[in-house]
Amino acid sequence: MSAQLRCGERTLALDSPVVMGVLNLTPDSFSDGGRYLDPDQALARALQIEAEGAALIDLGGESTRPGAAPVSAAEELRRVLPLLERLRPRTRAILSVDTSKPEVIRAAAAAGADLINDVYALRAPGALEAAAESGCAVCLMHMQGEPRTMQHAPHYEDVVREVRAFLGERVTACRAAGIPDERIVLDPGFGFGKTLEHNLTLLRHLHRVRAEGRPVLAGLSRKSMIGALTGKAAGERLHGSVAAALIAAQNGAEILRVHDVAATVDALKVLAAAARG
Ligand code: PT1
Repeated sequence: MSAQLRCGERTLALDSPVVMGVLNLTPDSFSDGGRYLDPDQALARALQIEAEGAALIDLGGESTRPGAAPVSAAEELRRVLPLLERLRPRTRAILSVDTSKPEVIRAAAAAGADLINDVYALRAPGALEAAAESGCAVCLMHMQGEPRTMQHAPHYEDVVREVRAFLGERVTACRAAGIPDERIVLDPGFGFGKTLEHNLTLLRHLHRVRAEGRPVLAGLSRKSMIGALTGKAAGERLHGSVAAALIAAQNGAEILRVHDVAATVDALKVLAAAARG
């Protein structure tokens, strides 16, 4: 059977790669911080992300880029819940919430979220249980360290093996907590405690992250890795980001987390047609 992901009552087909559009509800995101603090503007952007062809929309109330400081659950809820409640009845897209906190997981699920996207891979106390009870799909991401300090001195003996071992352990923890494999997607965590060389090695060997048998999500969009390779500032990384998404898809990623939805959807259409031959 071809790859798919169970999200609540819904099933996301992953026969060909799909796009997850990023909607940051934070004042400090690295590429679009503060732009969608106005509720009407955020709703309009979410509907535009869907119209541009994204299968999923990722709502984020806490920045996790390098150097970012944590926020409280109350603040995260204040940023994410009102939009989620307004958006849910207006879209057929899979709604993802980028969070690590059990309180936010519970409230997001109650408001109709389909997927919990957790850069801590449900390691916070109570997060596994909250996710299991939610019935949502979960994205388990690898990170070395924590956002505030993760880029200080990333170190691995074998980055692909270590990322894969970590994700395997988290899949085991999910199974034990009652989250079935069909609800799990894995993410190597580009830029999360990794040098440029680590990121490139992971991108080159992405199919080995797939070895758990679960679909893979890749987030490369506008990251410093693209800046390092192109010499471009965060706002000028469209072309490099589309290239990276395409390479990730060719190397086995099923879900591409991106800011530039329309451009990436077009690129993936070309790839899918060529792959069908
Ligand atoms: C990601 C991701 C995410 N990235 C998932 N969720 C971010 N599942 C937020 C840089 O190097 O890849 N996968 N949620 C954003 N994080 C970063 C990390 C932003 C690194 C920028 C950089 O510039």
